[in-house]
Amino acid sequence: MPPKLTLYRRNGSCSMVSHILLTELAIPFTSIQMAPGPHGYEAADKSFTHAEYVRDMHPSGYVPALSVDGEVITENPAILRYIANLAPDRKLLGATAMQNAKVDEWLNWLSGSLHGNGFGAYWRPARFSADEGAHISIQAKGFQNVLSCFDRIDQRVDGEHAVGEELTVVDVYLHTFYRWGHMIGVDMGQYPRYGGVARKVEKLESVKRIMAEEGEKLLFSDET
Ligand SMILES: N[C@@H](CCC(=O)N[C@@H](CS)C(=O)NCC(=O)O)C(=O)O
Repeated sequence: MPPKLTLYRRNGSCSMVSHILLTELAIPFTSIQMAPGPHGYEAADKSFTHAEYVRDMHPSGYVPALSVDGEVITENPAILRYIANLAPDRKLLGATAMQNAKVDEWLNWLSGSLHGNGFGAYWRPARFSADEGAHISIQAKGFQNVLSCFDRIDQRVDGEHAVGEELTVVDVYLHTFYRWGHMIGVDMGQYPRYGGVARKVEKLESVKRIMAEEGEKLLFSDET
């Protein structure tokens, strides 16, 4: 029996990566759409509150969360790894032990340094200080962190893939941050090799479909 999967997600957010991967791998799942409420994310259809979500699903109240036969996984790297392991033939965690380690290295760094210290500080300065007077400088530092991570990504990728010569979960994760870069006004043309990876990811039918479903414009629509 395949596991019963439920993905808690929000359009346009980092949960899009899991949404894309489940779709790419044709894995059946139930999608629960979340929306911002007065205290944090809650069910978009109001079927549960933020407090219930924190109690039952995600201790921080964030997306994504993936329920697997009733047991909950949180944190993007863990969820992406779990999904990739449902289709081992696709080798989305790399094809060798070294590639597998490199995939983990990327996932941890992207989650902590780029997502957490970059976009997290820029969009959610209250995570870093309760002092509202400090928020502008935290956001400025978050923005700088994003730029320095983008520089490092551009140096490390080959214009097609982050690890090895085939698609891995890292490429799909990178695509979301590339999209967010545009969103916060970064000139992404400065990162042509990174752009090559995002462009390649966006050629996948699953990516086009989920971007449309989540109301996101394609980044490379002129070429597809
Ligand atoms: N470390 C977490 C971060 C998840 C995260 O920050 N998710 C954002 C959406 S992209 C969120 O839920 N933000 C809601 C909030 O900050 O209240 C992970 O990798 O899963």
